[in-house]
Amino acid sequence: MSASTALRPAPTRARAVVVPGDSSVEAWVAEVAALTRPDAVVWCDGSAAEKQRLLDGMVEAGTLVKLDEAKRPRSYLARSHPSDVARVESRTFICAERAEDAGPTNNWRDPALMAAELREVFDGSMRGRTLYVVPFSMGPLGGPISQVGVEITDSPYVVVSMHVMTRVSRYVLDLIDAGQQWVPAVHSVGAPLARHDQDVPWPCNDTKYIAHFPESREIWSYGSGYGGNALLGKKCFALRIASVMARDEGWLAEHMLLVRVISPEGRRYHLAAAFPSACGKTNLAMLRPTLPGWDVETLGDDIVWMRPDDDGALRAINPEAGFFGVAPGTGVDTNPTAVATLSHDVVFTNVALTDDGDVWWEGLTPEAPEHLTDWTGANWTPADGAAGRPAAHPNARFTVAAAQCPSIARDWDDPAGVPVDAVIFGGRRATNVPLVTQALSWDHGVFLGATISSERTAAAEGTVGELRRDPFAMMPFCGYSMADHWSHWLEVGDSLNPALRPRIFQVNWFRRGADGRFLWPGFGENSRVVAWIVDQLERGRGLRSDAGAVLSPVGLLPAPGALDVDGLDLPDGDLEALLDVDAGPWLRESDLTESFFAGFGDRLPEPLRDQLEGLRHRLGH
Ligand code: TSX
Ligand code: MN
Repeated sequence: MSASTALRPAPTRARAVVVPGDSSVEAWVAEVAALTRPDAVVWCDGSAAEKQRLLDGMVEAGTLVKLDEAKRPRSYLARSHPSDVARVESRTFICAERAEDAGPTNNWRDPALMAAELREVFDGSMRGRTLYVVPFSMGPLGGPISQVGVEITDSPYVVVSMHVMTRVSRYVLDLIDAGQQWVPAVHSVGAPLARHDQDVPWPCNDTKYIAHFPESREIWSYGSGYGGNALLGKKCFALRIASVMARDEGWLAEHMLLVRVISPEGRRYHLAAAFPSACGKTNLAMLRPTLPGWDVETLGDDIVWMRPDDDGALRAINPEAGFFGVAPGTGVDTNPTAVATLSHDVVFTNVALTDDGDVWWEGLTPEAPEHLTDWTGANWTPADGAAGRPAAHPNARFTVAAAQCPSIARDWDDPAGVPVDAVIFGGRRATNVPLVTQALSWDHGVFLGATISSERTAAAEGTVGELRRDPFAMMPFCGYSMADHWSHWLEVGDSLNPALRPRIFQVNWFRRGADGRFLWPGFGENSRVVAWIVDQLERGRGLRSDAGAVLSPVGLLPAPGALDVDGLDLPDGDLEALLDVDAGPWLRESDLTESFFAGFGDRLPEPLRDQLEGLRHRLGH
């Protein structure tokens, strides 16, 4: 039997583009149900009543704990199986017909062989469970930059999470009937129930597959109920599959936050920024500027879709409808806006439970409560924390609607999106990379994005100081060859109106002094860097005539006095150290970049080779 294109011998891309009036979703659901053998099939409508019904059912089943209604209204805690706590990159596959199209940084599998394997594991995988059909839109329903999909899942936790993170609606099925392309996404926790089996709170399977078929644009996920493994609209669709659509259709699907910055003069600028994990992307998305007169409004914290418009500007939307953020480290000092966002209507996963029915995690408050129930359900006291056993799992999450974020832009869900004025690439670097630089050209900016890196900090992860590359912060999220992604960026740049094309910047909040101290205070003070970036955009438009930047071998640096550090009381020499460009270490880093690029063979775009040569030349060889 055939459950979908992926499970047919020869997937074709035409599959996802349906003929008007074709009941293609119904046929596909019937095929998947025939393969997975659920007890029931439920078509979801995205309504509040449906969500509440599922939440109540999960409380009854022991999957969710309802939190104290006074302390945390309409909020819940889920504890996952201790083996199912994060994305599994080793089991994430790009099943393109040709291995070269997946590229050297993805796990490639032959699509026909993968389809055969999937057919086996999905056979009867939903026995004893309900199959939910979840029609969803990424981006506002019917919007010009939006896309739709349908997720089949046997997890009510996934359905509720999709309600928060996407737009679940029956209207999606009308769009599909009207001929809109759609992405079929099948998810099973891989834990069928026999007739008299008692279910467990968090069913999952030790064997996991997160499989993507870029040519037929399908997703098949098995064995995990957690986050990006299971909420298939997010990393699987909005990044891996969408990046392939974007390559084919001339747009961009990126792992970026999106904010609006409003200057003291009231001018509005839109910034999209890519950071590797553990750089505080959500914190920047909800930045509270310390600089008087500046304002930042949140548009998105994880994914941005950008499309050239008729004028040659790049228009962007956040395709998500919620935040699925890491809880530990989120506190009133680091991100007061996130703490306020989480005051009601939240599903928490793997955080700790307080004795009075509220939640806690490391970093929420400076002091831990005297007693907690930890993320595994065990008793916990601060002594356990001191012994290295955190109360919340380090990858514990909150799932919350974007609309209830105090800093969300009023028009955050405008289907037309916002014009992107600047693209920012971040990294986590103790050495070399200055606090902020502006790219010398679009191509140089693409080079900065392609070479994003973090330094390893713990010896256990490898050699201390070794560079871990995360180009465009897309290493685990690009659905095709990373080198082709760079070529695509170069082409999109060419397709834009040079006057409207975003300017590209690089930032590094994490540079350290010789004594190991962070040189930059970060957090709200990053508004000073944002202000310099905006000043540079205004200079580019002739709105300012002062010289804001000086040339360095690695890009434009703030000119003396151009970066506002008034009132920071930076120790003598720290600003100079933050902006220092030392040719020796940079030449050694260039050698590492050459080896990194060599891994992409002849798919490396020539302009990036030229950029590396240009960098070495400016460094004086
Ligand atoms: O999110 C961070 N940002 C971006 C904020 C908008 N973090 C946390 C990263 C882990 C998720 C940061 N950590 C930032 C930052 O700008 N900077 C740092 C490093 C740092 C940590 C502590 C201090 C300073 C810098 N503390 C004091 O200066 C007192
Ligand atoms: Mn992310």
